[in-house]
Amino acid sequence: AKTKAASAQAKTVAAPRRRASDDPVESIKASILDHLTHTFARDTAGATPRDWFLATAMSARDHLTSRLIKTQSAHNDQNVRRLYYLSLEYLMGRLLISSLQNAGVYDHTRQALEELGVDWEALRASEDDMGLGNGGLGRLAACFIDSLATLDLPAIGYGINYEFGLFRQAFENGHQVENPDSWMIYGTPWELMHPEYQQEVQIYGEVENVFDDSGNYRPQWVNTHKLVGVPNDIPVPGYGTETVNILRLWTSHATEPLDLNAFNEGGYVEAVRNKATSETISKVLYPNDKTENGKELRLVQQYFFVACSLKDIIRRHMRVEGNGWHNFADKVAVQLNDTHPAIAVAELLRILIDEESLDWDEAWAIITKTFAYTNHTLLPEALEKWGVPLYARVLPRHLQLIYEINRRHLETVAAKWPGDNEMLSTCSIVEEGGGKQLRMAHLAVVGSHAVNGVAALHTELLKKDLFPYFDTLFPGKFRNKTNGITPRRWLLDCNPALSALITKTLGRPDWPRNLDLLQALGKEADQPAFQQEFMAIKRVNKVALAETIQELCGIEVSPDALFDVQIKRLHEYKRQHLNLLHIVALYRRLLQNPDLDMVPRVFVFAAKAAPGYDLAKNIIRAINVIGARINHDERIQGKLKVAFLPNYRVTLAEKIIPAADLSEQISTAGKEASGTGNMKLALNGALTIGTLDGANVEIGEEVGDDNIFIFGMTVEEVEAVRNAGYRPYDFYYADEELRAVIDWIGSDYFTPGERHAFAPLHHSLLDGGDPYMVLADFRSYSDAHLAVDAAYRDSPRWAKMAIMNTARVGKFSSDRTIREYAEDIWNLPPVPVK
Ligand code: B1N
Repeated sequence: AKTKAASAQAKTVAAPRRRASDDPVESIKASILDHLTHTFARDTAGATPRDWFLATAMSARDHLTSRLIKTQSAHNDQNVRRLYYLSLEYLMGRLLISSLQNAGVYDHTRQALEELGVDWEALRASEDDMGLGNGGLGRLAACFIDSLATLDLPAIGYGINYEFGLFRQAFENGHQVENPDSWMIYGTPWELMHPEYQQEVQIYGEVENVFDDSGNYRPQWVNTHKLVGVPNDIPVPGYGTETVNILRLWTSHATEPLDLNAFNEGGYVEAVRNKATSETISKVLYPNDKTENGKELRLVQQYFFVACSLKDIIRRHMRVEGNGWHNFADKVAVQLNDTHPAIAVAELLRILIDEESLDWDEAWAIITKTFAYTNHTLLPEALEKWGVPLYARVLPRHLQLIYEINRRHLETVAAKWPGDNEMLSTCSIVEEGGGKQLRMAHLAVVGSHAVNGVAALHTELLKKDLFPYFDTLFPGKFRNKTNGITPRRWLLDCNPALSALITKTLGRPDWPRNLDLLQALGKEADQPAFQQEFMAIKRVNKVALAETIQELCGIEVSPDALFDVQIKRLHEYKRQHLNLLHIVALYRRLLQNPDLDMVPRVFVFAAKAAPGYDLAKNIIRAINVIGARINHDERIQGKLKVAFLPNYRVTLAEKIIPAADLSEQISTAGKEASGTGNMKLALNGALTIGTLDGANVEIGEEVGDDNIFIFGMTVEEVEAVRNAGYRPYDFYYADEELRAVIDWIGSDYFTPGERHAFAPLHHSLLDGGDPYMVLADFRSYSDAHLAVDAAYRDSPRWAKMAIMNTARVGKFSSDRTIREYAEDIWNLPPVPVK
């Protein structure tokens, strides 16, 4: 399957480039045709949209590869300090438009294709999403590498080249069904395979104590299983700059094509199976956002990619420095994206001590100067823990080292709080009782010089609730780095009409590199002419989304309705079921009074549930089934529509976000670490209805109280209600409408002939104790929606609010976030490439 792309690579390197034409459009045409013919062996008559996509992608890649080489040699020649971003997920989406935009050839390429008579929409639709992530965390990594390149920061992202990304979602009778996402089955044009940089790493085995040459007793990791990681590089071009960084994704292979011993004994199939087992490691992304439950393969994935990446980092350093451990931490900064790569702390220690014979203090100093760790969640079920027996089997030497790290760490704890055994067990990396477990967050905190949360509120809670004693133990280690999003993909690329209006209004095209410039739009917010232009663009985007809804869901919706969207992973704490209760309440109000004067609404959902998360799947089914009932009920005269778009992914987000009027950010306060969809929607002129949670708090500060709809309990109120003993039935009995709505959902009204279809949902709200306090926030949420309705009727007011959102969210550019990381954590200066 990869031969196409592979032969293309050979050609890119070997063939002399075609004669440069003076006319950029002509030269792009020639390049596309050249690739069509010589790389893909197609003629123009027989070429499919996908052939055209591949040829165009190769042409775009040609623009990037020479800049990539220039960038890498600039970094190497100057022996610069580099940032290495370690992440198990990168949710890249499609790469064609962003590559063309960032390479500065988008307009010329569009024109070239038009002159060639190629259907652009069909061409771009034939690119599969690169969906190597679950949600916000993986998409954040993708936005960050875009900003790193745009800011000319020398950086490499490391991860896994999953053969299967996040599953494809379909609905059958309202149920979610999962299908494999074979995104690279026919090859991908963006990856450059580099077998010459493959790395061999080991795993499993056991630890033996042996005497070394100088007669010292030394532990040795032996009888290990060997693996090979082969890097596939994706070029990462900055916008408006020459820098092209790389994203290096590892593919796992067996060390030998076949196990020759097994082969000789006639065990051919066994031999091939062993090879297949090694190749399983990079097969599939785990589809769990938040919970990981001790799966061996997941641990192997983590170690495999960390070990390959560290070896690659060390190789790059030593190529220049010889035996240069003395300045390793001056040249290398490693950021751990959550605890998923936290084993890197123990792996670097193992290399320094076992292989390089450094003493402990020297080694530990290098480690704590090198690593920094980002925490992305406070949810207890998401905090990574690994059973000691599993670790002992998979990484026996690392387990020993972690125990020794912990022994020394607990000495400092004991020195700080003498005689306090409680404190020792609270701060320990090893959790005792009920089967020993390793707390990866504690390992990451101890092994890093900086730990950051991803929004101001989240960082405060991190210090106060998750790591209270660590903040005392390591003063200054905890920092905030509020998340951001790249304005290239999330405005310039996905909303070209609004982007053109912004460029025209500001009189300059460079706002995607300096999002604070959008402030100036605020001056236009009261101008009727500008309001009309702004809202006309929103309407065109809504018409386009309405077509997509028709296509994907078979539902007809009016672009004049208010488009109310909630798009994110399906999770109890995100409270899609609070949204559903409100929809059912509106439906009930309309049935009681068909002439009820309300702004017609289209509720748009998109969300995947982890395949093993039954309650989340039940909520999806409930939204689908109840939505279908509402959509077909003529009594309500089309005032309510519910569209659940299947297979949410980056490409679908790019379609929905520019068309949204209202952005639902309704998690229980204290539960959403940041959120980043909230930023994308606000930037595209959607108003937020939200709780004081995550980055909503900071969005509210930026746009102002008049331009956001805040409702519900604060973190302090949630805590107080919980401490007083939260009883959902109190709210159920006190609110007649709420009670009726819950009873209705619990009945078989929406699923005739099928009883208790939504029993899991119904149970979670009442007898299950409503852990995310949906009932407690319902009335305030419903009232906030009345305020939304009133604001939307007043079109000039709404337009002004929408414009103010776009104008005032410049803070949430990931360029700002990355600049803060570079200055405050990485100490990383930019390196312009000439
Ligand atoms: O990370 C995003 C935040 O904006 C979101 O609020 C946060 O929920 C998200 C285990 C996670 N936290 N934890 C994960 C993902 C995969 C996995 O296997 C946990 N994702 C988040 C970016 O900061």
